[in-house]
This record gives sequence, C-alpha cells and structure tokens, in this order.
Amino acid sequence: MDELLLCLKKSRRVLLVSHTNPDGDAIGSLVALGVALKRLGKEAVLYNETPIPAVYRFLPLVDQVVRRIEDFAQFDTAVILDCGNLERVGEAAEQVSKLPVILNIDHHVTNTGFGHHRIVDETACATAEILYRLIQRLGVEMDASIAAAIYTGILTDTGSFRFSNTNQAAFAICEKMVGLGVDPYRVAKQVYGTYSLGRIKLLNLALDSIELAPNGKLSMMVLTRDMLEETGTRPEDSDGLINYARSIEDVKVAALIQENENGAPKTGHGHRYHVSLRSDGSVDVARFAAAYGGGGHASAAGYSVEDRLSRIKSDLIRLANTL
Ligand SMILES: [Mn+2]
Repeated sequence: MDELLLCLKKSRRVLLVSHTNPDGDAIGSLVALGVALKRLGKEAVLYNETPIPAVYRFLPLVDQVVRRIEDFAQFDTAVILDCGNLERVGEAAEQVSKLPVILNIDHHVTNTGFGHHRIVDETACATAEILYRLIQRLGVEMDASIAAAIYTGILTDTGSFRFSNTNQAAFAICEKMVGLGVDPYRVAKQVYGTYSLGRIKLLNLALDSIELAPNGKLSMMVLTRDMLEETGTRPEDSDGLINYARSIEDVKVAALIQENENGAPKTGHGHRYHVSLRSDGSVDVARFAAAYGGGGHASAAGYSVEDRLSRIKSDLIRLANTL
C-alpha cells in the first residue's frame, strides 16, 4: 500500500484502465480515482476498451473515457483497476504492460499479482472500497463526484447489498457517501431503472432460453448475437441478466453463456462463448472457471471457450451433478 501510494503521489501523467465490458465497479473506480488524481493536479487519462453502458453515463468524467490511446509513451504510470489479470484490459494490455510503473488495484481472489506494486484485497466488497481508503490517504477530500462513483461501485458489485461479498464496509462507506450528497434513489433509478425497450425485449429472449440441469441445482441462460441483433441491443445490455437465472428456487449456480461479438468459428467446431457463473455462496465457481483458463471470485467467475453450445451445456450439467 505505502509504495503504491508513493508511486501515485510521484506520478504526473497517469493512464487509468479498467476491464473490458465494464460493470459499475470498473467504471466507478475509474471515475473516482480519475477525479482524485486530477484534483491533485495530475494529468489522468481514463481508458476503457468497451463503450460505457448508458446507465452509468450520469457519473462525472464518463464522457472523457477514451477507447483508443495514440501515444502510450506519454504516460509514466498505469493504474489497472478491478482486473484479475492484465489481459482483462483488452487489446491495450501489451502496450500497457510496457509502461514504466504499473499499479494493480483489485479485489479478485484470482488476481495474478501483476504489476510493480499492488493492493489486492479479496475481502473488499468492490475495488471502489479499496479506492475509498486510498483516496483518503492521497489527501484528497471526498466530494459529491467521488462519492457518486464509489457508491455506484459498491452498490453494483454487491448486487444492491445482496451478494455474499456484502460486508460492513459496504454499508459504512455508502453511509458516508450519502452524507456527501449521493441520492440513493437517483443512483438506483439511473443504474436499474433506465432500460431501453430493446433491453426489455432482450430480457424476454434471455428468460425464454433458461434451462435447468436435471437435478435443478444449476440454471443456464443463453445470449446469442442473433438475439442482440433482433432486439437492437449491445453486449453491455446483458449486464445483470444472469441474476434472473440465479434467483430460481433451489438453484446454487447460474451460468450465462454469451456468444462473443466476434464469435465466428475459427476451427469449424463451434463458436466463441463467454460463460459467466454466479453461485449462491455455497459453491466456489472460481475453481470451475479456472479449469477452463478463466477466473473470478468464489461466487462470481467466468471463462471463455470455443465449442458447440451443446458441449458447453453438458460440461455445466456435469458441474451440476457435483453440487
Ligand atoms: Mn469489482
């Protein structure tokens, strides 16, 4: 923590990066640290490869997040936020890995420990929780902008204080953020209540795709590129859909099998899919994901695979049989 703090204090031109297909924590963390570093008079560029979902556009600085970097040499420091490994950054990972100082701030159990200095706290409910403490130690006074970003990170990563990572700090920090001017109703309305018609239609198709393993302990939901096309939605519109599959009675693990945007078959043996797993807390899905080269938390993990849908499903049913 101390060395990382020192590096941040000495930095001048900082590249802030979070993972592709960003969620509320990835975006909230990016914004919170971005605002803080700018207040310290540093040059901070916020980078995310994927467009920011519309529901998060109420946060400050989101309109300044860039998807392309022309000149990586301008940066003396990179801060990688909410990424279990450097590859989660996306296509820029290789360029980022060459920067003089790489700082890794994250809460995934599967974090590979990349970078020159790191704060990896798997007991933190969100990367935003770690940033709350870090920003204070940077000597930046919390304001309503930083508070909105941190609150959003914690709210979304804990599934509105419902997931197993919900800890005392989640409530304590959010209480402070509300004291700084965050309006919980307004944030919830932005994050959960502003769906396009397309997203609701996508939800309909996704719900219709749900299947249960024969023993009823695992549910599978499928999202294809055709479904996105039919409803005029984008991959980021699938955010949170898995929770419907998880909320089914007796289900311990839910799997969202999502066809990749560039999922065209390479070998003729299948398409590329990303499988997201959510457990009710009684099953460690990170271990299952790791067997396929993926990673994540005990209760939220994922992996990528190129295969036929039927094969992916039979692997999942095999997992179900062990539950
Ligand atoms: Mn997170």
